[in-house]
Amino acid sequence: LRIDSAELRLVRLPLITPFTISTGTMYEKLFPLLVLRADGIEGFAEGVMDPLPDYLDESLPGTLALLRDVLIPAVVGKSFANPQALAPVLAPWRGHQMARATLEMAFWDLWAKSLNLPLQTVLGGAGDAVDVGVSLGIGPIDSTVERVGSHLEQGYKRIKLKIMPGHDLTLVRAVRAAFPDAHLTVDANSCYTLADTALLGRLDAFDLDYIEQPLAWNDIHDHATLQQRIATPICLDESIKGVQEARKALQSDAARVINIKVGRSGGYLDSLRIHDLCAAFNVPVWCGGMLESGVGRAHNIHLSTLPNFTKPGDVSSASRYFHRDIVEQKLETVAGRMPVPLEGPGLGVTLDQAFLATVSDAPEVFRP
Ligand code: OSB
Ligand code: MG
Repeated sequence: LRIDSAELRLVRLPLITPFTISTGTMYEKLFPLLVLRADGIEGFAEGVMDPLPDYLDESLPGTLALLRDVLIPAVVGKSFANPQALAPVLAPWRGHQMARATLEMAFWDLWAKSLNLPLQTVLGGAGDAVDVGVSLGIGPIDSTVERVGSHLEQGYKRIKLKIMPGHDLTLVRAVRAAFPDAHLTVDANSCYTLADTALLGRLDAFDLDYIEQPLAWNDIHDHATLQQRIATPICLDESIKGVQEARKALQSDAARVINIKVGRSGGYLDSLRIHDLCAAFNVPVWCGGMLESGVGRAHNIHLSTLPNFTKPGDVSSASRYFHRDIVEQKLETVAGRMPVPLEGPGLGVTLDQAFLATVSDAPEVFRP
C-alpha cells in the first residue's frame, strides 16, 4: 500500500456543553485531522492531544511538529504492507503517543479499506453495536443528579461522574440516593494523593463499579498501595501510556479495570496488546473517550467490539457534544447501544467536506 499524499488540518468545534474535569474546563474541541491517500482511497484519524499539557504531558504544538516534520514526511511516497510495517517510522520517538497514534490509526483505516473490510474486522472485533455509558463533567450537584436521571432514561448503561476535592462524597451520596441501582463510576483525573486514602475509602459505601485514575497521572506504584486499602476496584486511564505500564499495573494489582484510549496508548497495535494482556489477567477493559468528533468516535466504536471490552465505553452520541459533526453519518446511541458504522469498509464514516471547510483552515498537503 503506497501512500500517495497526506493532508493535515486543525479543526475547531464548539462544545454544546463546556466540560469540566479536575484539571480545568474545555469549551471547544481543537484537534488535528489527518487524511492519508493511497490508490484513490482515504484513511482518517484525529489526534486527541489537548492544546496544553493538562490531561497528559503531550500537547498540540509538539504533536504538530512531530507529525509535520517527521512522521508524515516519512510515510508519504513509501509503501507499507500492514500496520506493523510502520514500526520503523514510529518506534524511534519517545513519548508523543497521541501523535504516533494519529498516524497509525489513519493507516489502519486506509489498510482496512484497501482490504475492503470493516475496521473492526482487521482489529479482531465483531458485532454491530456496543454498550455505552456517559461521562458527566463537574457541575452543581442538583443539576448533575438531573443529568444522571435523563441519561439513565435514555438507556445509558453506566454513568461516570467527574470528581475533585470538595466535589466528591456529597455528589456521589446524592446520586446514589437518587439512583440506587445505577452502574456508577467516578473519575478523578489524578487529583488525589495517598494522603486522601481515608476519603477515597469512604467511596466504598456507594457500590461504585470502579474509581478511575484517583492518583498521579504518571504513577502506578501508589495506585497499587491504594488498592490494598480500598474495596472499590481501581481503573487506570492516564497511567496506561503503553503495554509496559499495563503490565506493571496488572502485575502489581494497581488496576482491576483498564480504560483503553488508542491515542493515549500510542496506537492500535499497543492497544490490542493491552487488551490481550488484560484478558490474560482477567481484567475487563472499556474504551475511553476524549470528546472526539465523528472520526475519532468511529475509531472508538470499532475498537469497542473486541471481546474483552466488557464494560460500557465513553462512546456516547455525537449530538451530546456538537451541534454538527464533521462526518456525514449520525453516530447516535439507541437504548444505550451504539451501532457500529458499517456502511462501507474501514471506519464506515465519510467526511462532510462542506462543513469541514467552515470549521478548519485549508489543509496542509504533503506529497513525495
Ligand atoms: O478522563 O476520560 C477522561 C475527557 C477529556 C479528558 C479526559 C477524559 C475525558 C472524559 C470524556 O471523560 C469522555 C467522553 O465523553 O468522550
Ligand atoms: Mg479518565
